[in-house]
Amino acid sequence: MRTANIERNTLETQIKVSVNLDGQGEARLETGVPFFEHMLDQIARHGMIDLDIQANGDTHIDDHHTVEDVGISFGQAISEAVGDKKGITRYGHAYVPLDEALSRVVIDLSGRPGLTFNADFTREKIGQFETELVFEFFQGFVNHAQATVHIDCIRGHNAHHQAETIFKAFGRALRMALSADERMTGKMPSTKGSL
Ligand SMILES: [Mn+2]
Repeated sequence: MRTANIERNTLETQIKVSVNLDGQGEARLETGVPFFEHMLDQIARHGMIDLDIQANGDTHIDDHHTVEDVGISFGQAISEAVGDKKGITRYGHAYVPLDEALSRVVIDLSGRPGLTFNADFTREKIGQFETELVFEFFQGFVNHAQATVHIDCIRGHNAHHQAETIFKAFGRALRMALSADERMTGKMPSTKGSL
């Protein structure tokens, strides 16, 4: 079973993340940040990952620490659950539209952290959620999943749509990268021999 349970406690946040990479896309999310939960739900559904995230953060200050630390903990969970990466596809990509918005996400479960992020959100806030935190989530994720991720919001003028296409494309790309490559069973998807 490709599962992991992560618990991460700091003075700013207390977070528990459970993942099942071969799940049904079911999410149980309690973060205190409703729009963020709507986005995490997209990762679960489109990634076909069962995702349980319980986060208690210092949201009386703002949502920054909670969003960033959920990204860190989710990255740790993916890294642990994927194991030695034998037999997986490794690379994943997806384009996802939502009405006028379109995003592309490309992932390499490379063992090296790297984020390229191009999204010009048309609003600073979606409801109470600050759009600059989308970057913080993915920065936390790549650092701890040890993944290379290229995110491009190609177009869009509704910021809710812009963010949603990024998270849906990320979920789809992650699903592809984590999926079994049947011709690669037992083999590392790298000539280096490890990732
Ligand atoms: Mn929506």
